[in-house]
Amino acid sequence: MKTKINRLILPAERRILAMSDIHGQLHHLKGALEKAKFSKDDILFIVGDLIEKGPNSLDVLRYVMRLCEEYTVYPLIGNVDAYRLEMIEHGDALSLYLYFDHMIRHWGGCLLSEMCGELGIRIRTPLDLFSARPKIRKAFQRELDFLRGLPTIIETQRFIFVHGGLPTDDLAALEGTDAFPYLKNDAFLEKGLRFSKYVVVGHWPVTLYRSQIDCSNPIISREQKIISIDGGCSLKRTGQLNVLIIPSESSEEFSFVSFDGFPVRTALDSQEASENPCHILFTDNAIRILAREEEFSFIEHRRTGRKLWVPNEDILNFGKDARCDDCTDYCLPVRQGDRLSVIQETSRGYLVKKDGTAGWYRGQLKG
Ligand SMILES: [Mn+2]
Repeated sequence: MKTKINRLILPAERRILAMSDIHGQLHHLKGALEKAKFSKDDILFIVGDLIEKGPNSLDVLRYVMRLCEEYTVYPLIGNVDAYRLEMIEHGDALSLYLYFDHMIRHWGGCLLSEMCGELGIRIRTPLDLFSARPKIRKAFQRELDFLRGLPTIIETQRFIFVHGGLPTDDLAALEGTDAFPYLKNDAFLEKGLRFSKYVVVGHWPVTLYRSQIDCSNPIISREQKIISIDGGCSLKRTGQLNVLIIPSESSEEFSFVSFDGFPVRTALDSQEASENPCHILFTDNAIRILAREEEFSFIEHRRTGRKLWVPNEDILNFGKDARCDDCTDYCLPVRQGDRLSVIQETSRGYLVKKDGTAGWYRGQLKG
């Protein structure tokens, strides 16, 4: 896929919203737009990765297509969108099936399985999928054309939107080159780059930049002029869908809202924040199991030597090469009466979220 750049002159006074990495979560998409009070007066950028890993890829795709007809919406392509499109259109029989099988095993489904489902096609072998492809192409031509038509980069007077990141703000040099490095640009904020316009990106869940505390709120680097907004929707158990709010093209008074879909309950007790918390990230998740109980295990993070209790379901592998999913030992600061999003109830307290940060709450909840 070649880099396609759209240039827009935005009207001065309209509010600009940006979201990314919806990853098949229609409920989050609707919830986040509602929280942002999205209206026809706004301009909305959707910075890639609409599909996969969540339960409703096809519905999200169609919902975004409808939004584009009724509102001022500028969607862009993400690496996952581009990769899946390529696979569905051109993948050979075996890789198509391996992708399909992997997605069903790990995520319970995918865009392609939803398409097959809608057409009533049952897939048992690689050949079934291969022979279904012409029917899928025909039945979903609108959706596939829509994905294929999405730009890689959108530049406005003061902003650049791109899913992953950019090596330079000399965009003319990028036009027509392979788009993949700008769609999949891992840990873009850590590359030490600075830009003349604000570059708004998704792709890398922002919590992965935070090795002490699991916080999914956008990161705004005014020094680098990079705004990283991926709240880890679908990918992270504690994730959320963020909407960056730019009051107008000429304003830098950035704010955001987010939607995580968890039930909200009221804290009956107060607790202090714990000191020196740790947040183990999947990018550095080798552990040793020190003790295993029914619900939790006591583990040691190999690189740092930190020891903490983590729920067994967060341990990916109990063997010699033990690893864990993202997990934290942080106890959140909570005041009696606080409203907390409850992720999980355990015998060692609740895993909750407050203001975008996940952590443990040892007190009681009402409601
Ligand atoms: Mn991505």
